[in-house]
Amino acid sequence: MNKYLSIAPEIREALAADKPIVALESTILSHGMPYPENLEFSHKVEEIVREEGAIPATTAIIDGKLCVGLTSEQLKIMCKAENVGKVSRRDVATYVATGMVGATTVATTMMLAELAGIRFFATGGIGGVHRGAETTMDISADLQELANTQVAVICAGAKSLLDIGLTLEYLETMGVPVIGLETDDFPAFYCRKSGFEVDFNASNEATAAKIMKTKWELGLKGGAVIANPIPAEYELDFDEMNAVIERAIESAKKDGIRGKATTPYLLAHIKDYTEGVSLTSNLQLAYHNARKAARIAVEYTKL
Ligand code: PSU
Ligand code: MN
Repeated sequence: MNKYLSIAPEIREALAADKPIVALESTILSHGMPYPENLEFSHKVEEIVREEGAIPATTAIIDGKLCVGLTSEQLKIMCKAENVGKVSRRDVATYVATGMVGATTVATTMMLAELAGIRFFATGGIGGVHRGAETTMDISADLQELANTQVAVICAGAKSLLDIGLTLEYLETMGVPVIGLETDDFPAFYCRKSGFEVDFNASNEATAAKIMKTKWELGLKGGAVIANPIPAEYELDFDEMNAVIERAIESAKKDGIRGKATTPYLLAHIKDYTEGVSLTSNLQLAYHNARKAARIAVEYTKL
């Protein structure tokens, strides 16, 4: 085993017994949601995975180790987010070598999940091609990871702070399947529709599990995006959210925000502008994704 990998005992047992496991990321906690709401979320999302018969494995980099499965104490560290960095693939060795605490993004959570042998991962939304990427070249490392790492990511699509059309083009070029869960539409995080379609509408969790099993048995490398729209009762208005997002992007430009600070800055401003309404939606869609991911992981173990 990788000497830097620290797998919690419960996860290790689950792996040995071929039990369903769902990885969960920590950047959503440290840089995507405010404290203390994120602390309640971090526990509840794990409970939901358990309710569906799977084992949750939140990931982070702590004390020079790639941690898969966190204790409540470790979850609290990630949620308080004091001196907790945002770690994408390029940052992993630096954080491990220096012992800094790092929150894992979609890209690094996939990395850690694959190292541990976990196939499914639930989050809110993936990173992608940012609006204006033709000049900034700001394209999330999440997309490369999806192309190369064998983990399926169950999410509510992507926020329209990204260029969703270009994000889907990029995924197509990289050979990443985009599967909808009971939907023809690729969802836009707060909204059930983005104006773009998924590649295939899987009518249930078993079908999604079978597609992943087949992909990997075929020897095709990489993962997949499994898109699960926000429950209708928590959906927000597309045009209203778009206006909020545009305001946040303008503000980021004015403040000279660049690089890895961009996404956390936009997320925090979107939350402020909607006075927390968007936070409720964010929490609910992530719970919904965790539930579906657990069901898919359970179906996968039956194949
Ligand atoms: N999008 C969200 N919420 C999030 C993120 C993205 O709606 O919390 C986080 C995820 O961890 C994702 C990361 O992997 O931001 C992408 O950052 P960047 O755009 O810098 O690659
Ligand atoms: Mn970026």
